[in-house]
Amino acid sequence: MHKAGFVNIVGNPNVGKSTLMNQLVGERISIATFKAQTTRHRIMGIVNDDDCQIVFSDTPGVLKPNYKMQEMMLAFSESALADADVLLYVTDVIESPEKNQDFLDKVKKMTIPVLLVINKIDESNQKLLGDIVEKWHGLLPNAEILPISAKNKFGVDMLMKRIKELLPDSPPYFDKDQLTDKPAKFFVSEIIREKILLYYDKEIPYSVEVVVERFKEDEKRIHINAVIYVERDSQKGIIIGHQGVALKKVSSEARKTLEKFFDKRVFLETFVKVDKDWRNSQRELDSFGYNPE
Ligand SMILES: Nc1nc2c(ncn2[C@@H]2O[C@H](COP(=O)(O)OP(=O)(O)OP(=O)(O)O)[C@@H](O)[C@H]2O)c(=O)[nH]1
Ligand SMILES: [Mg+2]
Repeated sequence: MHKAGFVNIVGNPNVGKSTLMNQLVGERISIATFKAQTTRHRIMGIVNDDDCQIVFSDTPGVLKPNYKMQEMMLAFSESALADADVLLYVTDVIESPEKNQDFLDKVKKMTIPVLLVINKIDESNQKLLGDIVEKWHGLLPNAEILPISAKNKFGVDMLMKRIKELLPDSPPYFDKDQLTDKPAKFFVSEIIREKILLYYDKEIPYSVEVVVERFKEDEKRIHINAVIYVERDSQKGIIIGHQGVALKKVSSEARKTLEKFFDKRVFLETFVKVDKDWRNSQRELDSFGYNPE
């Protein structure tokens, strides 16, 4: 008998959802940084075996929307509640369990198996962890609790084993050689955005969207043109930096990661453009691919 299902990863920002998905899938599919709100889309990572297919979904951290973009992000997270066969609700040893009661109430009402994953236990100790487990047990009595460290891959194999047990009997949903639902261009823009998150401060990374306008592969190289959109003229200057130094650094870091990702030489050209208040424009968000079902 073949098993297959959707295992959706949800939780508050910065708890390690993307790090966990990458560990479960064994590939660097989703960008993960120390900054909250790194993930903006629902991104599938598919694990294929002869007798099972696990379709993981990484989602944006749940937050109260301030911009239309964040409304779209929340819609991606909520879509993951609607079609899950197994839900991974990820928290960590740092955040307070009461942080997001609305979303938690929705999770509480779910009838599918919920695995409550307590991440970052490398930052905790037995006593503290015991208290946290007890608290969560009170909050989500029906959830199975699994403490892990995604970063150190501690407890991840056990989690995987449990997921496989809970997976329903079903034929596969995707081709057995498919790793994700997103095209190559998406990963290019995400890798560039990851470098922007790491390199610039404050509001800058959050005001940025990256669009890949050209992706052309020949025998030797991949030629990529990417546009970095910002919301204001002043931000454009910051992205480019004095004599273009900042943008050069970001582009060169992105190129290195892209070469690893595609296992091929990459020629990357980046451009910066202003798209006023794109985060609040439904039309722009549509064109940038923020289309939760
Ligand atoms: N100490 C420790 N840090 C971790 C662990 N797992 C993830 N992190 C760190 O936590 C930070 C956030 O990780 P992400 O995977 O980007 O978190 P996320 O939940 O996807 O965040 P958003 O996409 O912003 O919602 C990064 O700096 C990770 O390196 C862990 O097991 N232990
Ligand atoms: Mg993430």
